Amino acid sequence: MKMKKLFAGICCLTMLCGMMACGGGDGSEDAGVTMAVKGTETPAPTATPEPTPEPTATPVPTATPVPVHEPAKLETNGYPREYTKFNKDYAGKVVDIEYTTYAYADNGEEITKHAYVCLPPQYDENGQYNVLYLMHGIGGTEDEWGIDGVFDDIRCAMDNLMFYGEAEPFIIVVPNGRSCVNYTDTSFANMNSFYSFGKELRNDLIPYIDANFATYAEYDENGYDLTASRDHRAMAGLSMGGMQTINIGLCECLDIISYFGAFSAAPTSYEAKVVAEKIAAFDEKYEINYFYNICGLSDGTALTSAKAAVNGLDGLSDRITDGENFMWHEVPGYHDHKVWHLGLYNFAQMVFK
Ligand code: FER
Repeated sequence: MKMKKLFAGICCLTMLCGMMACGGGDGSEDAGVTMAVKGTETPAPTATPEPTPEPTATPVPTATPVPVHEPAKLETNGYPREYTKFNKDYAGKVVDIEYTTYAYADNGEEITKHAYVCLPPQYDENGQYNVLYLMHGIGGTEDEWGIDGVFDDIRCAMDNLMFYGEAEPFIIVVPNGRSCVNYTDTSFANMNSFYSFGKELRNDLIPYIDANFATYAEYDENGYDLTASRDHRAMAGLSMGGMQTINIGLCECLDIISYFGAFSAAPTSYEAKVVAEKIAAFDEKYEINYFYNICGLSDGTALTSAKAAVNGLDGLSDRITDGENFMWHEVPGYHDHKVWHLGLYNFAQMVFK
């Protein structure tokens, strides 16, 4: 009699259990019922519950946060204020480096130079990252971009673009663009040292970065192929640094760099015809992934030169197609950081795609 009652009880429990499963009871309720049945020593009844259908695949949550505002887009009049907000849980880190190079603009003697390296949020030293080499203007140094402070607006904007998945994660290297003994001399008289930076970039700075940070390059101290990782390397700069991006990056280093951003390129930038000739001298396998140009319409210093560097380039070079891998972006503004920071904000969304 007792056994009968117990068996009937178990049957009820089993039915209840089945009903709850069909009704979508949550895991905690199921666990409670299972424990009650397990507590008895009676063998389980043979009746097996109907197999429940396989649940339909639920979407895997993405790691990318959902933007709380309109997705970033190329801006013409300053970048959105919400992108300047510091996010303590997703902030990049700036490290100081010192690397050995040579005074290419004068006697060629060995010198040690300082640069900033901005690592993206959640930088993993076992990962692989794109690298942007970011250059300053004629009166500036590696400090000019102000990128050494985590709370800096443009740094926060970079982090936020990466946070929302609107820019690929990348390392920003901000060196001093003068390749000479007196590289701390910021006077106009020291201008010629800007033109020799290509040797420093290729021979010393890029190898130092590839040796010490998680880039795409397969670094080897006995020499390695810098061209193999060109799709993961960009150069950009403001004014004299924009000139360097055109004259040195695009025209001397197209084999090792593929993205270029010239912000208000300075008066000694090559004119478009020369740029096209220099590009043509490189093997045609070296495509230009993107060449972005920005300049303020009220920029009395650089508007003429920046325009002349790219005017008609689409027709002059078969490696440049306006609207595909090239853009001339005229914006309201002057020869100042508002335009340059905007240039970097826009460029960050276009590179490494
Ligand atoms: C010049 C005027 C301005 C020039 C360079 C600059 C090389 C650069 C300005 C800057 O970097 O902000 O005649 O010639």
